[in-house]
Amino acid sequence: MSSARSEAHHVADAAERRWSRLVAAIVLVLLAVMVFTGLHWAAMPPSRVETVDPRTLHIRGEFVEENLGTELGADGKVTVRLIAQQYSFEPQCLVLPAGMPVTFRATATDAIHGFIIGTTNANVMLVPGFVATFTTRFERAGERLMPCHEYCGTGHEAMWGRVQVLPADEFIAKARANERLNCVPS
Ligand SMILES: [Cu+2]
Repeated sequence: MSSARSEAHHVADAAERRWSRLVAAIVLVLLAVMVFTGLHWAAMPPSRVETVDPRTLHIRGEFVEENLGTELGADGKVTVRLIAQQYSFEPQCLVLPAGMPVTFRATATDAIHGFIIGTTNANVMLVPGFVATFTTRFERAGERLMPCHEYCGTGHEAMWGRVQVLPADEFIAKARANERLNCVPS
């Protein structure tokens, strides 16, 4: 009788241990999922979570109209600033140098837009409230198309710009003559 009782106790004990291990495993999996999604989402905006207020973009700060376009800094760094809005990019035509690192800083005013420069690896999502930034280099001079590749509303298919990649010396000569560089889409 007493050995049957201790046998039952032993079985119950083992079952409880098994279930508590299962519960601990579920808690650990949930914690791991929380940590992963937290890090993953924080890493997702190509901005590295640099934020900007989309309501005041046009009024003050880095993305005011006269600051958009390509700029050759005194230190020789090339920075392009642009915004995407329904249904155009501002500026609509970019002038960029070939063979030099180019840093893009871009954001959206209204909806999520996409930004890609054809046949290159320049490809990023533009999310209102975030500054998307990346640095790339264009090996060959020439014209490229710059369509919005994220459906952003009824005018989406008409949303695209143009990029002129110039030989570096030609770009530098133009940039030294102007403060910033845009081109008129042809
Ligand atoms: Cu768009």
